[in-house]
Amino acid sequence: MVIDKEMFKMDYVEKLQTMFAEDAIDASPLHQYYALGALVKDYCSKPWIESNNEYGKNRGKQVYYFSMEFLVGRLLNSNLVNLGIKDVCDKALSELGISLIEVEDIEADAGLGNGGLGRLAACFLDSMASTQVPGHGCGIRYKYGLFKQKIEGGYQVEVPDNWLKNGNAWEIRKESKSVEVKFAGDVHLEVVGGVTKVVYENYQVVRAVPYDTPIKGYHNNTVNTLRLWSAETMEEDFDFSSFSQGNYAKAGENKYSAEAISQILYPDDSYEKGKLLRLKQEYFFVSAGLQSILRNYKKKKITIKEFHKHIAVQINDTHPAVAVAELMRLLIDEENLSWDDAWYITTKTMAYTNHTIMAEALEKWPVDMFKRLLPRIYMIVEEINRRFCNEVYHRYNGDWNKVNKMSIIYDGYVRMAYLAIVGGHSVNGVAKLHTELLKHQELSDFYEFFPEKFNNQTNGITHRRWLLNSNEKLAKLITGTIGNEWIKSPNKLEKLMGFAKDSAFQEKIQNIKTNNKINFSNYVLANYGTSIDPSSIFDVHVKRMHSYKRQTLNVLHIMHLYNQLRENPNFDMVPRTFIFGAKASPSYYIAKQGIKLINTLANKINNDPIARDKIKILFMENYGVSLAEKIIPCADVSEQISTASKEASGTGNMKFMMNGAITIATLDGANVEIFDAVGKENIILFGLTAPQVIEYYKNKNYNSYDIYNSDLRVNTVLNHLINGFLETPNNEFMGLYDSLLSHNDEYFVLKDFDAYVNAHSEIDRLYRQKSIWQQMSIINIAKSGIFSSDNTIKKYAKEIWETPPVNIKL
Ligand code: 26Q
Repeated sequence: MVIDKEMFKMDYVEKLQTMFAEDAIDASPLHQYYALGALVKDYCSKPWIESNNEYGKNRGKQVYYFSMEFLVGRLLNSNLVNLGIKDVCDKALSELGISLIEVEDIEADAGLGNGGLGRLAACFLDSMASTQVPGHGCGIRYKYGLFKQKIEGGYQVEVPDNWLKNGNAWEIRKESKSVEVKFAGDVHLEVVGGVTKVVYENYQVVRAVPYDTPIKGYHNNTVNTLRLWSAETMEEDFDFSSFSQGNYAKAGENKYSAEAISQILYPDDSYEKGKLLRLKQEYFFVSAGLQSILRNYKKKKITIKEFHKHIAVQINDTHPAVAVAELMRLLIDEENLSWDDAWYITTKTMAYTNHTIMAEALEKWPVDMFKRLLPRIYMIVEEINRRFCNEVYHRYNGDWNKVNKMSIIYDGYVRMAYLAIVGGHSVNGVAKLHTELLKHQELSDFYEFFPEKFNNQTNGITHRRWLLNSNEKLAKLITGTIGNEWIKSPNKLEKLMGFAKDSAFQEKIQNIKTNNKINFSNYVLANYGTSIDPSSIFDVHVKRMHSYKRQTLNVLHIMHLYNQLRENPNFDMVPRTFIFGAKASPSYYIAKQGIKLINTLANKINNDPIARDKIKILFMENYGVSLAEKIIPCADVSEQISTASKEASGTGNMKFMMNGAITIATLDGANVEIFDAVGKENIILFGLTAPQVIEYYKNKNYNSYDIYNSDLRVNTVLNHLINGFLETPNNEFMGLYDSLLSHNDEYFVLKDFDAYVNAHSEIDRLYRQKSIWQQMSIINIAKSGIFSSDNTIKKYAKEIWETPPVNIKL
């Protein structure tokens, strides 16, 4: 795009005038932001139309990424960069007396996700557009994103995230593309003239209205679409008779129940099962998405029997798995295909990504609820299951045990993962280890039955957001050193290997890190009133709060360090700042205790003269995408310490290494592949391996009391949780304490404690050797290119979707 500064200034001033009747000088920051957003969206519109035209006439294939979550964060900066007009914009604005950085800060994060799975979807959008894959997102336009976290008295308090309060600069409401989604009612089959027809009556209709956001590729003309559906009432559903009788509450009932569907994002809360509204949400966006895909497809005038040659649907975890049955319904009931034809097309279209190995997190729905809400869909699921069970029965010579184990409907529940596996042609895990565990543990029956469906797609991150845009100084240094090819071809970062031992380069890397840490410290002081020392080691643990992610292990280690300092104030350690950021699910009691514990300990240690120059603890409130972009470039140490076998992949681990942090890790998820990439010299590993953990579970021969009784360090820190040492009521951390002892430490925190302490000593030792540390850091950056989601997307496109790149010409 060729826009020079003067043109940009003219366009921008005009935008402010037409939108708000204001001059640049008088415009409020909010108006400055919205005008800029509108202008940037304008610049996207031509290539957007062109992309849609090309995809419309193109006889090739498009992919739709179906996801309940898109954790996009902010878009202004990344759109400016991808359009190639960031510098022009920066200069133009500053000549108008406006600071781009300040304007960027106005944008609310689109926090439509819980964590990794939602952020992965957002990284994939950026990479699909940037690698010219015709791929779009399909999801829900939640009125409220994941709650905002406030910390009060050390406790998490949840506040609604009203992210649309001031509007959304990027979306376009496409009223005319609305579709109807039907719920509940009665279904029966009728034979008319020898043909069986489905009769569906007395249903409730909800209107699904799409809001489209352009997804601009980096320095190309591709603009894909993120289509998020909003639930509205059908006009005719408004109860006018109640209204005219003055019964306004009753008149609005339908409206509220329909609109509730896209009101709020559910927190990742595997403990609360069977929420009707959640199932409504799932079916709502899946049905709307598939209907709109089908409508577009039919415009192309290609036979419906070739649908799967032109459309791929990726199901992001089981949340959209009902898509299997919905596509069957559309093909059979609306397009009049036979069951067999519909099944062929559906299985060739659908592909499923699994993001978890925790059995309790696999979604299942009570049959009663499912049947009542989605009667026609349930009928189809039953038929899918009948045919599938039949096959299993015959393959295993009438082994009912096998049939029960694999049945989609079992014990009063619909098992969504099984529906997705049976109804698609591909099942993938998100890291090598994870895929192996799926194949040989959790889903081994299905792997045995459909070995050809299983494949691995290791996660990735967009190196544009997570390096180019969020760590500008490092990006500049890299470009100055190896050229700018890495931005389009991230594997080229490998060229930095040639500079790993170069002391001048090492110093530059170190200066950038220090600079980032200073800026961040100033930000923390200004916004949180806490002073942290930029010359200390920044040791960062940011992710959702979860027992298996073991924030507790980190805390127990800090308590142990503190005890060593109390015993010997001259205890020799490089000063450390332990930085945490984590939201806990509102009903996850132990996770919330973890947050309170970190804050309690922070309060004690940060105010204790014995320790405060050596240890600082900072809990960053409301961890999310924008905060991650600030923190990650400052990290020296990246904490990736989940119980081996539990973290499917992790993606934060990749972001940190890309910014030169050294990882302290268990051999879990993608840590294994990071280890393979950087080698044992450049990562600090510790702890049980996945096979060891699995052995312990199987043999039930771990007893956490043994460690409590034999390791004085463990004994002391655990006692400190409950004996008043933390100056809180004695039962404050009883739940946590019990989970580690009387509930036998399900996640092996105590078992890994000793190894973790040693790993941290090793970090302390290495950090003192400046040159070695910088060399490790450079090697991590150099090897991080393989974890760009550009690579991940290319692999999905080749192995699952069969979608070659489409070049968009203007
Ligand atoms: C389920 C039912 C009801 C309500 C909510 C949910 C729900 C919502 C979100 C369940 C799970 C999630 C999110 C899971 C998630 O983020 N998983 C992470 O996915 C990443 C991307 O693949 C991996 O890197 C992480 O290892 C994995 O934990």
